Amino acid sequence: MNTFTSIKQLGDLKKALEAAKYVTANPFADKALGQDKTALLVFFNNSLRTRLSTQKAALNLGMNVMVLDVNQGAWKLETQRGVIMDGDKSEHLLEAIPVMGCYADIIGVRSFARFESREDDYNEVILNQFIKYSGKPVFSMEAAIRHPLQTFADLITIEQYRKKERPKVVMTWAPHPKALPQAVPNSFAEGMSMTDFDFVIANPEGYDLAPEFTKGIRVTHNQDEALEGADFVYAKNWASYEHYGEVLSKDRSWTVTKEKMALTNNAFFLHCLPVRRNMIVSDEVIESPQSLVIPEAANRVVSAQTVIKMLLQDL
Ligand code: AN0
Ligand code: CP
Repeated sequence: MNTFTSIKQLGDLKKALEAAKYVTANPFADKALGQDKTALLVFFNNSLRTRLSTQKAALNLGMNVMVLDVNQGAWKLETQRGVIMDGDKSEHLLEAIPVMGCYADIIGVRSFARFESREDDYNEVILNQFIKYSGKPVFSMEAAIRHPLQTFADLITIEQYRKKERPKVVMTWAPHPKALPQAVPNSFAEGMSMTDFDFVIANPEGYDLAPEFTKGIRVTHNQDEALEGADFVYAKNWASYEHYGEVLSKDRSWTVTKEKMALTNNAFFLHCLPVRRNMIVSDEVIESPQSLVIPEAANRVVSAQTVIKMLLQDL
């Protein structure tokens, strides 16, 4: 593997989950693999989990790690080609990327959807420039339309907790005050399509995800109906795809509460975090024994370590 931008690049999911199981049991077994190799993690956006878990994963593999927060201390970067750079941007991404490539063996990039242009976001303009111009293996730490390291951690967590061959998994939209990207739900849907789980997406009208991510997936606008008999509830907010980047609803009747969870088969609760309590999920639900948000976050190390190991093996 020489890029990791979609969960689908894992190929055989069973094998990838086996590889993750090995990493969980033997976190320091591959220290020699990363020796004298440098991971550069580039953040265009905030992060707690991805920042820490990806560093931890690279350190477990014996790597050196450098972190660049583009908006703190680096030059302000122009991203569009052809612009006359007489404004506040001091450097162009087209120089910055190959320079970063000189200093690193692998590069992780976090670059959220900007909601300026649906076309640019869905073409992954920034991530693809890193792939094209860095000359190094690039992996996504959440780009405009996918968050595959999160999805892999979600799949690892479901694998650890599922009690049946084919659990019912419900991904439900939940309210949030600000416009959030579709990367997490798109990726999760992509990950679910690699399993034979009974997967349903529930969201209000106007919030259907892009057709390329929902092909063949059951989508309903009735949350209660979706939750019935669920074994896992995966909550997430996202802004509208159709009315791109808009917040059409903050309807708190979609918040995941104890009453909503009572409709399920004593489901486990999942969320990628960060989460806004009592908007997305009630205090009671996130604090309940059925809440897996902390083990899910812990699995971000396993997810990143398994993926970085694959990248190092193919250097
Ligand atoms: C981001 C999002 O929804 O994509 C990151 C989640 C991992 N969340 C926020 O910006 C709050
Ligand atoms: N889940 C996740 O990616 O969290 P951060 O945004 O804190 O990295």
